[in-house]
Amino acid sequence: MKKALVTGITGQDGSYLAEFLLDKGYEVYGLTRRTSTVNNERIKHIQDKIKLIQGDLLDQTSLSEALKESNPDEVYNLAAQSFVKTSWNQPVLTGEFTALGVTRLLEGIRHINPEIKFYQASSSEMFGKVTEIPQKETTRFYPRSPYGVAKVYGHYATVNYRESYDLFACSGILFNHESPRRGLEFVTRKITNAVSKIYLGKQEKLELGNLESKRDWGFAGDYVKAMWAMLQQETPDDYVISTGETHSVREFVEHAFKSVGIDNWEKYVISDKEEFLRPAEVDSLVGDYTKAKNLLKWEPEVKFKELVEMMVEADLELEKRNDNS
Ligand code: NDP
Ligand code: GDR
Repeated sequence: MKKALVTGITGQDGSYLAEFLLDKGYEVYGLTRRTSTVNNERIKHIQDKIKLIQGDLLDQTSLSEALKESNPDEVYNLAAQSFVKTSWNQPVLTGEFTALGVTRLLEGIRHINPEIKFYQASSSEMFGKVTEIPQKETTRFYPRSPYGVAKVYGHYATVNYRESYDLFACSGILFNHESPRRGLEFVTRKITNAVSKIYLGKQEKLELGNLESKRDWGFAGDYVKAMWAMLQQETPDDYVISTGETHSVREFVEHAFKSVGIDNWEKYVISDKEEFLRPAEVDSLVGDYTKAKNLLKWEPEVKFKELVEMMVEADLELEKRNDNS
């Protein structure tokens, strides 16, 4: 039985990856931070099948102990301060978690067991102000936020440990991926949550920032399969994971309202709200996943409209359940 240690297991991707690895017969360990109230909402349905170890990306000792205790074949580093907007308010902390956290984990692997295969959750935010359309593995990085800058560090730390110490270390450059488990502050889930409440008469307005920015949105359940596939290859490498389609926030809003039968969405939406605008924006992203398709035999299954509808439906269900409880 293979063993995997997943950091960020309480997050969106961590929960899907843990499910996927359990299905593959893995023994799954998850790193969780100590919190005053338990924060295991996304993994409560599988909690009796996984083993949680307390640790923090800020704390080298706890990472080393987690590696020793779990003795994994594979480590998936999904933990990070992952909200781009917050990275301007907490730039140093974002760097500590999202950048230096990667080195702490790699150092632990190098000293404890250099045979461990390592996956780093890199991001399309590294492309930022894009220098090429679509973006692929060779496209130059031009990050536009402290988060993007930190992810570039994490990416190169991964490449560097691969080249310096011969670690099996892969960097997955994932474009935006969403699901009903997405955090409420990210734009997709904010929209689908608001649409369900507006439809049910529980909310009047949806306040957003920039409606014109464009993203390549896929489904998180599809993307975790690519993470695993990278670690099953003969040699470690870096891969772009995306859908190859781009859509604006405006299109997402429009389709979300349409899916509950509301055509005049403008009536409910306030845009360009100062508090949701960013000091520097990533205007448009679209990824070229040809390398992953050819080498990993990976392709996205859920397309844009299906994703929007899946998220609105799940939020409607959630709201109705909340009403009944
Ligand atoms: P989430 O924000 O949903 O989850 C982040 C996870 O990291 C949570 O489990 C969180 O724990 C944990 N975490 C944060 N800080 C620390 C710390 N100091 N020590 C230990 N754990 C910590 O992110 P996603 O699941 O969406 O993303 C997973 C990874 O992929 C992230 O690294 C993100 O930056 C990256 N990524 C995500 C993309 C996306 O579109 N979703 C695209 C590209 C990259 P807690 O529950 O305690 O807060
Ligand atoms: P992003 O995701 O920054 O791409 O990072 P987010 O959903 O926060 O923003 C996407 C785009 O929507 C615009 N936007 C708004 N965003 C939020 N959050 N709230 C709003 O009200 C709003 N209005 C408009 C933003 O300006 C932006 O252009 C996500 C994270 O998961 C990262 O961790 C990951 O690395 C990248 O995706 C790829």
